[in-house]
Amino acid sequence: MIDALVLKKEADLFTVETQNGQTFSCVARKILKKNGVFVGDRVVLDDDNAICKIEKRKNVLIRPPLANLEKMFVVVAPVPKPDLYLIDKMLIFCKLNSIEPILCINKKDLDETVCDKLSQVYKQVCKVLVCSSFDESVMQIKKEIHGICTLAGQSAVGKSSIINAIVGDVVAKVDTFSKKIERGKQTTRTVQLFKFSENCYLADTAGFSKLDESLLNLEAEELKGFYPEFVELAPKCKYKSCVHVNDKDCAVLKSVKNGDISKSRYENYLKLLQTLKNLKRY
Ligand SMILES: Nc1nc2c(ncn2[C@@H]2O[C@H](COP(=O)(O)OP(=O)(O)O)[C@@H](O)[C@H]2O)c(=O)[nH]1
Ligand SMILES: [Mg+2]
Ligand SMILES: [Zn+2]
Repeated sequence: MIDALVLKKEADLFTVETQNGQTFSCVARKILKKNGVFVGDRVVLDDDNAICKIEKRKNVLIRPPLANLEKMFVVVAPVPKPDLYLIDKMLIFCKLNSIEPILCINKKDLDETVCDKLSQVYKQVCKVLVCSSFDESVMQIKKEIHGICTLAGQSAVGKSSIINAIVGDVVAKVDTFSKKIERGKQTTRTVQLFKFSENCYLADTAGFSKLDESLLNLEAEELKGFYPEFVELAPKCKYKSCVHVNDKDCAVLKSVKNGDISKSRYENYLKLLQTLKNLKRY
């Protein structure tokens, strides 16, 4: 019996890495077919080197298929126009799945003012990095890679550029790493974990660029708990059950009005709250 990590899946063939760093191809036992083996799974190999057991997962994403994610780099940039609703959904998604989100404000060379504003809003919410994939500042992202990590963010914010910049010369060694990323847009995506150093992996997916609200498996009333800046003020609301929607002595609303809480964060909260309520109706 050997413990291993699944680095890659192609049809019925898996590439695994054993604890001593050896990698090879193998198959999975039929009984595991039903729930599937995912890239990122920690598995046990039997005497014939076939995957016979999947260890308990920390989390699992379906599209792209990835298990045991530690961190998600949520990328945003001055151009294209930031989709703050998407960012807020992604941060909530991370929290729900025990993934640490890191907001990467990319393309700082284009507009530092916009980058600063974004940074001001989000540094109260999660870790924030400001960078450009064109210079050394992108290495801040590389330094944050621990465990299994991935990138997310709307199209054209620079996810592929970041991957290429931080994987750099190693790309050349790993055959068509960057080409695969491009190709992944249309065809079925083969996800692969790319190793940087001991227990530091980056999934080479093209990155998540959308997030359907139905993936946020929570009740509308629970949503407020996912906004740290609301949680901090909630004890000052008149009613304990306050969802920060009505004017009746709501400390959150007051802070939105006087500018202490970002208007976009609050407006997107209302939008998401309504969407979650509508989802539950069906
Ligand atoms: N000015 C500037 N442009 C960038 C930067 N990073 C990426 N880009 C450009 O943004 C465009 C989209 O980048 P890409 O990596 O394909 O984005 P993706 O869709 O998120 O993977 C390309 O034209 C890149 O050259 C950056 O730091 N500064
Ligand atoms: Mg891309
Ligand atoms: Zn309130």
